Amino acid sequence: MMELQNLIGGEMTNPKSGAWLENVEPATGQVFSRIPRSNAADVDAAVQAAHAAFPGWSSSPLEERAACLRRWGALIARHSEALIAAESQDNGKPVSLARAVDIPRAQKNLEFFAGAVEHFASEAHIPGGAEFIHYTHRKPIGVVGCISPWNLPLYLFTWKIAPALAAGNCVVAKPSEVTPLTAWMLSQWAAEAGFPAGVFNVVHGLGHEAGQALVEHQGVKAVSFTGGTQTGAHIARTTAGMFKKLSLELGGKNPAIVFADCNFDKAVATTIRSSFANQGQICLCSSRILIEDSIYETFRDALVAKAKRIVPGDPSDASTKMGALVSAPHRDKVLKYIGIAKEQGARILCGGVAAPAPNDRCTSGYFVQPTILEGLGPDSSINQEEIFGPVITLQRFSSEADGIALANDSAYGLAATIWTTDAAKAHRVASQVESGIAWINCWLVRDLRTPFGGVKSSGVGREGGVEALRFFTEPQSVCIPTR
Ligand code: TXE
Repeated sequence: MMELQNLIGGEMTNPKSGAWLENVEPATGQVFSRIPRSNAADVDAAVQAAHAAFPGWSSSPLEERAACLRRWGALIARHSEALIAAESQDNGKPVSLARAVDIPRAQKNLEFFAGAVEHFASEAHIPGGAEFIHYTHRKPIGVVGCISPWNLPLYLFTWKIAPALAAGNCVVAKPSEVTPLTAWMLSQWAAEAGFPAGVFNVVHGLGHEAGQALVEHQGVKAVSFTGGTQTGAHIARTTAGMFKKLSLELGGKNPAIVFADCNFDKAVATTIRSSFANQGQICLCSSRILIEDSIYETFRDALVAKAKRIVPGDPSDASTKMGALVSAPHRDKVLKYIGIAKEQGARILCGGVAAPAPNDRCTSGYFVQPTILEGLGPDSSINQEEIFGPVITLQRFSSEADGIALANDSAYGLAATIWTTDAAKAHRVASQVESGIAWINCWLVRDLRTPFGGVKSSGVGREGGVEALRFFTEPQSVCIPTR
């Protein structure tokens, strides 16, 4: 059985408590590895190691930090086949998705922030007469905590640690206990990439134990978190009196607003992808499909016909497009929501049940049919709460204002998609939708320089490009007279 370890102060270490957690392959339901069940003592050791490394790392030349990140990116490329297989085994996602998205993007995150930090500039303010010069000195914060979820494991892990390290901070990272494998692999190559011992540390374990200890640690000056909204709220409460910098990327209940004048085929094809990619387990997935009255029936029927053709398969099979949900509790949560939808009177247009095992290897795996529901009002819990699985609802609207109101009738505000060929309407709607991201006639198109994050219960703060480098630095205003 594979045994994962923490990376603390440059050493791969076992948990101080001697306790371990089982790690399950979602496609088979079988335990395939075990990971440290770390506690506050492991976290403290990692924070101390990071503090010891901070003076050296924070004063190292930018080029040196960038070179470490680029070498790490090259190591991802060199080991990409192993990483693709590991991500699929650990998460249940199809290897085709890990190959197309997760692993290339993890490499890109490291390379992107290597370049971004070399171009990162701070402001100077020179009033008329130039008697004084004010400039902003952006300093690394110190030791920062990066806590990442299970849906895009290495992708979101690197999205946090890369800007933190590039900006000169030392990191203690805690990957999700549900998908620890690729973060562990990456941690094994940190020294080869050139990071001095203690600059980058990984502590594996449960959220309420290792995660909580990291968030509470007085030596951790900033926390970057991606995960559930309830956990985000808990972290905000925990750190309230501690004056830490906090970045929270949380859940979504994203609307796709489909107008009658859309490019019909493109809207159907992309909505299928935006609804069911990664088994619907992406915070950016569409989950409420809002369709203008006059095309409601034709759009619905086209969507359902396509969804019925998606057959969950063995994630390790190269032809599989939809894999397994990440865990048994998560599969049960998704099925419970479908049960509640039935009780609330939803019509199930397709799916609605666990999917049959694709082969003998996967008889105990966590497969759910792509599910489309209609007939529920906007206030129903199914239209308000994040399900985070292959389940979408359809609702109709009669006017532009009605569509916008429906889209905004949510506690969340992460990503909206807007489907129309009327450019003016597209911009008008985008500006009125309460979301951190609006995709017009497309979905999941990313430029890593753009601000990434949500409004309302979808989070606080922005990641990406300059925003991330700003988050991971503390600005000091310096003023000097010129005479
Ligand atoms: O996430 P958690 P869970 C949503 C989705 C899902 C729900 C719950 O709706 O069903 O959240 O998922 C760590 N202090 N998203 O329970 O618990 C945890 O160990 C510090 C949306 O799996 O939020 C993991 O590393 N850390 C989301 C990370 O937080 C704590 C992606 C996320 O886990 C902690 C995932 C604590 N007290 C789920 N408790 C997205 N925005 O993409 C947990 N953690």
